[in-house]
Amino acid sequence: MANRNAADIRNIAICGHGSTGKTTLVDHLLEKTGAVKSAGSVDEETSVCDFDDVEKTHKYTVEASVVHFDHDGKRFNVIDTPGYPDFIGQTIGALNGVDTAAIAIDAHVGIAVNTRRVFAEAGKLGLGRMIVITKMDSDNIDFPALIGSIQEMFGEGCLPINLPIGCGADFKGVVNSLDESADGAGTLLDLAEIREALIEKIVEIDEAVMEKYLEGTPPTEAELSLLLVEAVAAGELIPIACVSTKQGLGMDELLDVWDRCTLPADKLVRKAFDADGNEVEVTPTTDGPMVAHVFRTRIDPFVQKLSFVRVHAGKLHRDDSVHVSGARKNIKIGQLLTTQGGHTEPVDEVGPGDIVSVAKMEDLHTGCSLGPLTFPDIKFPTPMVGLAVTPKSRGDEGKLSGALHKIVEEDPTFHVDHDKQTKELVITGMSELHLQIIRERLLHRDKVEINTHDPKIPYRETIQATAEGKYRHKKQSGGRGQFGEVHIRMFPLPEGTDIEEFATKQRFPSMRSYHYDADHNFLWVDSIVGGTIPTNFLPAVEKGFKERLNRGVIAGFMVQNVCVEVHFGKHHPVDSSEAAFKTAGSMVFRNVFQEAKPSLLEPIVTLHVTVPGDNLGDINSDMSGRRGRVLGMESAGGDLQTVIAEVPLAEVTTYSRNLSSITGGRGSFTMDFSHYEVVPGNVQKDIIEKATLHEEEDES
Ligand SMILES: Nc1nc2c(ncn2[C@@H]2O[C@H](COP(=O)(O)OP(=O)(O)OP(=O)(O)O)[C@@H](O)[C@H]2O)c(=O)[nH]1
Ligand SMILES: [Mg+2]
Repeated sequence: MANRNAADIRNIAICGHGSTGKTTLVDHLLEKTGAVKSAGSVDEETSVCDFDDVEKTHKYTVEASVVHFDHDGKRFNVIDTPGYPDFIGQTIGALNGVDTAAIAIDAHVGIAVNTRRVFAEAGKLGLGRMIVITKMDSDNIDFPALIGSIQEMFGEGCLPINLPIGCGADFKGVVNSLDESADGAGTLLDLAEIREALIEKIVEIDEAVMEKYLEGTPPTEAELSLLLVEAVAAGELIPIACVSTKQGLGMDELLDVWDRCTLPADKLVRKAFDADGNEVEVTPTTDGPMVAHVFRTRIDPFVQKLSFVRVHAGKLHRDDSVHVSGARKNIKIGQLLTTQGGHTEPVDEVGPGDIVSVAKMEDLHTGCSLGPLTFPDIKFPTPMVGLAVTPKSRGDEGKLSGALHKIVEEDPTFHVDHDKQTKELVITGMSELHLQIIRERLLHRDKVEINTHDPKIPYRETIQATAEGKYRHKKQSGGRGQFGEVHIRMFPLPEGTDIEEFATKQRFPSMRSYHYDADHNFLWVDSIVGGTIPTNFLPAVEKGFKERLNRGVIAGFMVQNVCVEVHFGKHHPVDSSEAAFKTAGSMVFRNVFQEAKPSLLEPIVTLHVTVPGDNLGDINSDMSGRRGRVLGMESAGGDLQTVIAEVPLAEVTTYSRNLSSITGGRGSFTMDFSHYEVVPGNVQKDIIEKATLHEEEDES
């Protein structure tokens, strides 16, 4: 395994919309290449990839699954990803481990919401992309129209690298469009025309070859095969292959296409940062230092935590001592395992370009970099659909919290927080379905049953005006007293403000220093003159502010977009203490905040809603009833249209049900967090009334 050359490794994520036959295809490729004895089946719950109990119950993929096979002297690491947009986090993680995205499109259904989403995500990462048209045996396939809509949506570079002969019950297989000796009889598009278009696209990548071609000399076979990969790597060519897994047709040719068109693991140039923060290119050399990236984490009931790692350079061995981004000390690498879905097999080392999982490493998390370089953060979407949860049985609190934290490790689009106000646990995911699946996982894997309560919207508190004030905390009850007085000015700090530009002497003439907290977009300016608050008490004042930022003032939500200048105070040589200044900090923050036109912010999400043309009117009027803004409309292929709208999250927490009733189940949508906006006055009043504020506790 150690001697495998990066040029002989192909890392491919198979992705696309739900139920396009991705998992079935991977199961059959595993059998075809001899990696497993007989093909698993999603429908019969024997799939190698959909091995999890929850996946078996639902018969669809929920988690990315890493498998591998050898073909034609090359190692193919394939990641089967979920097609439902609710689990997009799994797909994004997987795309960070591979070089090529193979995007499945159901021949009968055509382009769907998640097709576009994964196409764009793979493009952002600069991966090679190809399309696999599946289920060629289905009825009612209009192949030329399908290719037309793919080209309309994703560009003229999408060209069939193999062409189907017949379709539906008459599907007879495919021919290689580049093969000059191929027989074009019965192909669904003209073989000669497609070959010419393909060759033109491929030679465009090399000026000299193109010039020769225009002068009448066709490229040699060697030139074609070299430039084919170049064209895919550059995103100029997106080859389209066609299969029917059910009939076993087009499968050998698909392997051949993967062999010829997907990028070898040494092709894609990765960017990372060195210790000084300079951007560097990572090349997959064997002898240099080991550089790797964790793109996925899975908690396995048997081997416990598995961290899936893409090795980009050097070799990774079991027992190596490795630097990990975010950890202070080097860590010792545990057991290395290759995975075939849920099955694992130990290996001693892996070389550049390969994928492996490392067992039981507490210090490794999704997104971590191993070795001297740091990879850019993996950008996962922000989950927004929240539910308060409690365990069904009293006494299961500890078990529930442990189980939830395991899921947080595995799923970067799932968060768990403590609601400061109600003291409840709040779980947040991408959608109702996502949270439902997590609920099932808790039951199956961790044997914890939960009750769910109201959906939680992560509102925020902020201010709209400037205000100032002071607070004196004084207590004298026998023995040593407590004394601390803090004077502040408070300013709105709009999101995106350039902090260095904002924190200037011009604005704050006596400024000594400032601290910035990006989580809350909170700026704290120290303008204390003459030690009116002794420097050793300032951290306590800051603690008081921080506590307020987390606990809120008007309705118990987190505070953001605020600047506080501490400019004066009073202390007592005996009675002043950290506790006294912390309380004074928290109280002055609360009082001044209330004077500074406090208001609530609410999350706004972007919806892409894809529906048949006849439903457009209903969708648009429903949006305006939800305080939504329609930003535009796009054709989604066939008679489908996509409406793009911005809507307050609070209005769409149960949108899947509404959409289903409007469209009779024919609509689909994706939802992404966009930004925060001020809640309109009337709505705000209701939210504040509902949020029962706890009594202020004096911490003396
Ligand atoms: N007619 C036909 N049906 C197929 C074919 N391939 C898969 N199917 C069926 O399509 C359904 C969905 O297949 P999956 O392989 O689970 O699809 P998927 O793309 O992995 O779905 P997600 O995991 O939800 O994204 C199953 O019932 C399969 O039996 C095919 O080539 N032809
Ligand atoms: Mg699947």
